Amino acid sequence: MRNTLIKVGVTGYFVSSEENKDGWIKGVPGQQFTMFSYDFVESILNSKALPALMPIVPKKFIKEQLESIDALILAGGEDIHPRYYETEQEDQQYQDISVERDEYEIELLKQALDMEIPILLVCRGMQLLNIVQNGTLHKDIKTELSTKIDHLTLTNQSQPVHDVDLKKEHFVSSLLGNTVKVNSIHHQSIKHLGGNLEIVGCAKDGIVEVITFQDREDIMAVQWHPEMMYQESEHAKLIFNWLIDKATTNKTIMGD
Ligand SMILES: [Mn+2]
Repeated sequence: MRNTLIKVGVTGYFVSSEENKDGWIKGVPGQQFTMFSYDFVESILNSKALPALMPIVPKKFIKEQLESIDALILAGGEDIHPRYYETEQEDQQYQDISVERDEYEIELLKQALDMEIPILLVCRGMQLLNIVQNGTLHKDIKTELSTKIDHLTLTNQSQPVHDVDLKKEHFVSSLLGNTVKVNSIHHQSIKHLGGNLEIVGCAKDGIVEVITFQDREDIMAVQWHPEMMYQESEHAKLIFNWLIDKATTNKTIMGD
C-alpha cells in the first residue's frame, strides 16, 4: 500500500463572465472562475487529507475526474433549478441559479454513486441528492411552511442555531450522538423524499436535516455546514473524519 494522502474532491461555484463582468470578484472583467470556500480546505487538511477542486468539466471527463479522488464533497451554493424536480413549470425568472453547475453536479453525483465513492453532501448537495433520487424540495421555507426556527441565519456561521435530533441505532447517531447543535444557512428544504433514501435527522420543527441511503454507510447528506463549524464543534470534525475513514478503508481494500 502506498502511503499517500486521501484526496477529497470538492465542488464549488462557477462564476460566469456575466457575474464577473466588472471584474469585482477577481482577475480581469469578464473572466470566468471556479471556486469553493476555504473552509473546506481547512476542514479537510485538519482531518489529515488533501482537498482538490472539482471544476465543471465536459461529461466525457467526469469518470476520470472521479478516478483521481478518494472521496467527494458536494458543497453548498445556488438553488437548484426547479425544472429538475417539478413537472409544472412556473413562468418566472429564477435568481441565484447556475444551470451549468446543476448539469455537471447531477452527472457527477450519479457517476460517483455508481463508482461507490464515499460522499458527503452539504446543504445544496443534500438537496441535489434528493432530486437525483426523484425527490422534491420546498422552494422557500418561509413562504411554504410555518416555523419559529430561523433556518437562514447569515451571521456567525460557526455558531449553532438549532438542534437536530438523530435517529437512534443508526450509523449517523453512532458517530455524532443523539442530538447535534448546528448552524443553518438554507431557505429550501426536502419536501418529498427520493427513492432508497432515509430521513435520519430533523430539526424540532420537522425540517429534514440529515438523509442517507437505506443500505449504504459511506454517504451522508446534511442540511447544515459542518465546514464552517469544524474549529468549534466536535461533531463537525467527526463528519470529515468519517468521510476520510471511509475513503481510507476503500483504498486499503483496493490495495492501492
Ligand atoms: Mn436548518
